[in-house]
Amino acid sequence: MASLTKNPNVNKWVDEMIALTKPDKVVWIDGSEEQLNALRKEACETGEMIKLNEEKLPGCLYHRTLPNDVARVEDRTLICSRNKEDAGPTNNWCDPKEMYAKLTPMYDGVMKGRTMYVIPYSMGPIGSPLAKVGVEVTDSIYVVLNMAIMTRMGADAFKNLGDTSNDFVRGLHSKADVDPEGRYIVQFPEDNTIWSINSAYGGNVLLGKKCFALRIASYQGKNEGWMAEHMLILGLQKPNGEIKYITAAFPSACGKTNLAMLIPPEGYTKKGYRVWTVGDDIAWLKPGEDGRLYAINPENGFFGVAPGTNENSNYNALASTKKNTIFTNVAINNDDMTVWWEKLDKNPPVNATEWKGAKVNGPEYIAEGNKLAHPNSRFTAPAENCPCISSEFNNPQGVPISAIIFGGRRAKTAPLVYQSFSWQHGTFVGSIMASETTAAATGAVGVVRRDPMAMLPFCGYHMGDYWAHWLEMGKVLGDKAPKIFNVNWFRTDDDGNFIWPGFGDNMRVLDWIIDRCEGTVDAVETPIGFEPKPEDINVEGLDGITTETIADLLTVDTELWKEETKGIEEFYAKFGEKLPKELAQELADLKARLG
Ligand code: GTP
Ligand code: SPV
Ligand code: MN
Repeated sequence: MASLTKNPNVNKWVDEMIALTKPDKVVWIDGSEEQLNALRKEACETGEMIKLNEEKLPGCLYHRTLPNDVARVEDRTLICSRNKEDAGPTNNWCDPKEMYAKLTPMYDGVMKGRTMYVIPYSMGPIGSPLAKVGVEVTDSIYVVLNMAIMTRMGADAFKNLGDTSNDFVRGLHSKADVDPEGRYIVQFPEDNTIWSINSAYGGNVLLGKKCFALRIASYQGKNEGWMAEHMLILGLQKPNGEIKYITAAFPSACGKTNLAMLIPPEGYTKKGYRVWTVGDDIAWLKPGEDGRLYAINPENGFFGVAPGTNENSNYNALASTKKNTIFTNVAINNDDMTVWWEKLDKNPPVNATEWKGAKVNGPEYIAEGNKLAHPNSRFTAPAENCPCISSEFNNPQGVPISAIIFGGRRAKTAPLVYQSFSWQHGTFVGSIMASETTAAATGAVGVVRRDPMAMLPFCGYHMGDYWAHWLEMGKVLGDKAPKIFNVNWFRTDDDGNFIWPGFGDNMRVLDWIIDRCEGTVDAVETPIGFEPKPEDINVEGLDGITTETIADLLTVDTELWKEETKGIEEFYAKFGEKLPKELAQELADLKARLG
């Protein structure tokens, strides 16, 4: 099939990939509905995908991955910069020459008997000065159909690239034998190249997402004066109609999709407050002509965690999945070919197929201690389905950011909310983030680890240089820089229950954050930052949560924080000379304030 571009750099690279992987057939993805329909049909015929109920879930498909292939694999993810030093102490590294030499034989002939799909795509609205082009070659229809939702995919993406540019990210993916021993997710930042093999799970194979829009893009951003962050973007509309934009970085499965789509409590909606979603996972941020920081969402859909999503917790996410959505590793209700996952409702299907493919009696299976859906099962839903999608979603200039929020899962230590003293202190607050691990990556769940800016698995270069870049951006933005905050929805009581109701009620905390940005509310200075006066968090209409509960959620336990500074010191020690002196100073200042 003929190429869709005259760009010789693209064509030369695709030819090289064909010569390497030796597919029987090559199909260029033009993005047409006709072509996608043919692929959907083919995938359903081969059993790779399953068609769901056309009345209840029109255009929706089901897919299951192998039990050994259900999450990102951080231990098999590498940053292959020429110098080891440039990958830093938090990334796995291998010399690029060695890595190419190791992987080349694995890709040699891997697509024999298969079709290679060549996917042109844009991260960011086509025509946006912040957008970037990628080309992914893959032997997976599932990848094509997901990229069709998650990116601006098809021939139009080449318009942005033009006929001569070499500025595109080259992504090579083969599911190969889906062998966990041969699984590698490799970024070559200096070559604009990603090689992924032996996986078929989202974050490992939708190369526009974590591999490009975070790992490669963070490196590009450092060199080009912008930032690629693991952040949601939301617009908070006030009763006077004004919309303030906020980004928030939480680690994987820690609440970005939920916060981005929240429905405010009744008291707020009655007054006219609304939340609009610009993005739920990734933000590209760049200073605009007016000197403020602007953000675009490079994605075009949501690859969201299914379990826990329901009418009450996240109405908008659920509504987004009602058509043209792909479900991965959830359970099927065989009575009507719909989907189910934990906490969707209280009625697990009796005639169910669990995520691994076994036919089971849902309620009985759950009673035996099993889960019908994998904890990291996901939906891939088009952003245009979202009832609260922002009118600025496709704005090529992005939206101006007033506040940046960091947060994670901490049972103790971190209070409900606090504000940093400055951009530099805010950078420190981001750098010391810690959170309990989740099912989004393979490995133990619930273990507290440092996850600076929620970028530990996604920073494409030395984390010390990344922090220096943050500090540098603060200097560029000056007094127009967004204010930086930290939140924690996950403090628990002595029985391990979450104290804060979370979800829509997180609006109450956003309210205080916006007031702080506008300078309309006071704060209390604590050793770790500015905190609300407990009575300034609105608890009206909350069941069982009083201003005393808020005071409790805001306590800063000096002894715990002194312990915490030891952990930070240990973590910082990894960075040696690369630790920005400003952050060492912030740590020293924190220790002094704690006494
Ligand atoms: P990735 O897509 O992996 O980057 O995750 P995410 O940050 O978008 O996480 P998401 O919003 O999907 O939330 C993941 C889990 O956290 C779900 O099980 C939610 O139910 C739960 N969660 C989200 N917000 C809250 C909250 O405010 N309070 C509590 N207790 N749980 C929450
Ligand atoms: C995450 O793990 O942070 C995700 C899902 O958003 S994945 O695309 O698999 O990385
Ligand atoms: Mn994510």
